[in-house]
Amino acid sequence: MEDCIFCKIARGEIPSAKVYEDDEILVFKDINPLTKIHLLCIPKEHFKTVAELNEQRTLLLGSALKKIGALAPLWGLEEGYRLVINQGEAAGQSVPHLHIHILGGEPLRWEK
Ligand code: DGP
Repeated sequence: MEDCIFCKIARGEIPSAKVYEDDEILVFKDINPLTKIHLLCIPKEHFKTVAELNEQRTLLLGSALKKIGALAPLWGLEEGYRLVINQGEAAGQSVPHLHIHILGGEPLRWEK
């Protein structure tokens, strides 16, 4: 996608603080961190939501979660972390390229 910010980051056209990259995914620091450690994991392929998962993207997402699980301790998240995927504008999705927020580095509250 020409105009997608995260596609531009994946292509290296916009700089980002990368912590991990391979052929399929990129993990970089969120520009507007909500917690002490706030990373974003994106697939390099452009799609917006889990409603667009096909077989190949489903494997990609599972593989991304596995990599996050393996690498999180190296990112300072050994005490635990939260994964969030906002789906649609009403849920707070501001960038229409699927991304997993990786939040941690401090105790996280979970209550109504
Ligand atoms: P969401 O609201 O779920 O769509 O999250 C989008 C996140 O992307 C938000 O926390 C801020 C972050 N973000 C937006 N633009 C950039 C950028 O150019 N660079 C980086 N590193 N993060 C960005």
